[in-house]
Amino acid sequence: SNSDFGLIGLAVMGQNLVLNVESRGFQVSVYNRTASVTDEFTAKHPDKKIVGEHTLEGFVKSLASPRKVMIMVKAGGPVDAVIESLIPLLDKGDIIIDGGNSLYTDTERRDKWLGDLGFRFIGAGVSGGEEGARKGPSIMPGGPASTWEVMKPIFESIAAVAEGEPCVFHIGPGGAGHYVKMIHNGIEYGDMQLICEAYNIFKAAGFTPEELAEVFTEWNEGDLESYLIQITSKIFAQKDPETGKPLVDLILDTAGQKGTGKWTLINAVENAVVISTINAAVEARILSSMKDKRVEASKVLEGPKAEIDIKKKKLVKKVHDALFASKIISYAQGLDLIAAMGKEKDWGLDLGKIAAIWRGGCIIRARFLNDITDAYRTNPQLENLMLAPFFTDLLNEFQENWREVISLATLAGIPVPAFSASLGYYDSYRSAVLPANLLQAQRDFFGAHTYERTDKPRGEFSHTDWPEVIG
Ligand code: NBP
Repeated sequence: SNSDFGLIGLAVMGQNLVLNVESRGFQVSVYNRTASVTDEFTAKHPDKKIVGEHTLEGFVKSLASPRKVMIMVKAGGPVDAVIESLIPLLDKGDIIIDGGNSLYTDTERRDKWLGDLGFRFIGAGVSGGEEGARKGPSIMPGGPASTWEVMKPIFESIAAVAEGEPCVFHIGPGGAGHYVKMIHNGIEYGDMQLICEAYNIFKAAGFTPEELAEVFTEWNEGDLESYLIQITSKIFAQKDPETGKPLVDLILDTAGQKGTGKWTLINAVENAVVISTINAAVEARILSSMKDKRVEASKVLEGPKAEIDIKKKKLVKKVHDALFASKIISYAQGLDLIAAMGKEKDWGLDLGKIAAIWRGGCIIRARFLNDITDAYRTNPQLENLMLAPFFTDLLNEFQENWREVISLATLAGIPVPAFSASLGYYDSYRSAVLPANLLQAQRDFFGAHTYERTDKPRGEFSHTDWPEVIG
């Protein structure tokens, strides 16, 4: 019984995390429901300090006390099933970590359930996919601070490092870690959709995948530098080995959407926070999945020819600005939601630190997260990212090109739902006056809901006897 760490669930993420933990000098015990997977894994790594166990009993016995057991199985029922079977085998004070993409409300339930039984529980979001898990992910752990202290040495040693800081810190109690991971995934949806809209505009202007590989390579050397821009440049350069054609042209244009995007939207509505960019991104995936309906509609519903006639070099700069501005909005919204939920739950969240651990390891890692980190470190009470001077200046600089790109796309009939949702938010947020005066009049008209007046103090409500409508 001397392994420092135990991991259950040897699929992609589990295997790579085990190799990562082991490479930092820890002995790791592993267990997988299907035992052959365990055998294949240990056989592949005979020289490593990895102990493969075929039974949960043997697995638990192989761990040093207090035991540290990380569960890396499919989110939902499987996590509960694994916990149920662990409970009779563990001692009080042992630590269970759920590293999957669990819904934060499930994490809160498990936190209470296991806490009441005397166990210690950490719900940790892990981002970075296969490569991140192996070389250094961004980790978002939630749970009791005292439990985090025990796990800190292992987590800090396996996490990515950005600007000399490990991409992990104690996010907050209970479900805070999985919550922040959920919003991270929502932001990831937004980033991906914005890049896809830029691509669609370039396509209409006649850019070939080869040319786009160049544009994205160049962008990745500038202020848009990020993992997603980088992999997009590689995607455009990729040829299909069979046909020699650009692979991207051969991939069917339908995407699915799993839990985290949808959960983010539901949570935003519940908190009355606008996340219109992420919303548009989730809906764009839904629309993309309706391939047959779209093909039918394309035959009857008319629009202009999808052509954009503008010098390529000029367009690259304009789309850069539109993409960057929209990206700022998306992060402003996502962080706004995190702030609202943190307040609601009294989680004591530190937005600067959260932005800081997204700088490495995870899918949304990007150069501009340094600037977001700085903005919150300078002003922890920042009301909205758009209002940090650095980002205000950028938005003021980009807004003209941003509008032009959306106009060009709209006139060419090219859908840019996330670009326009972002601009709609920007223009609404900066509007001292919105047309909700009319809305209030309508509400008072049909429902006597009353309204406040511009010429009377706030909080004083008026009602009008509106004319009767007949028929
Ligand atoms: P999967 O999500 O595909 O889960 C497969 C693992 O779950 C296998 O080890 C499987 O065992 C085990 N499992 C299942 Br399914 N039901 C079980 C049960 N009732 N009891 C015990 N074990 C059970 O693996 P993954 O892609 O490595 O992801 C793991 C977690 O990490 C997920 O929550 C995922 O959302 C999250 N995540 C994934 C990525 C990624 O890039 N893949 C990135 C970030 C986070 P078996 O071998 O016996 O079937």
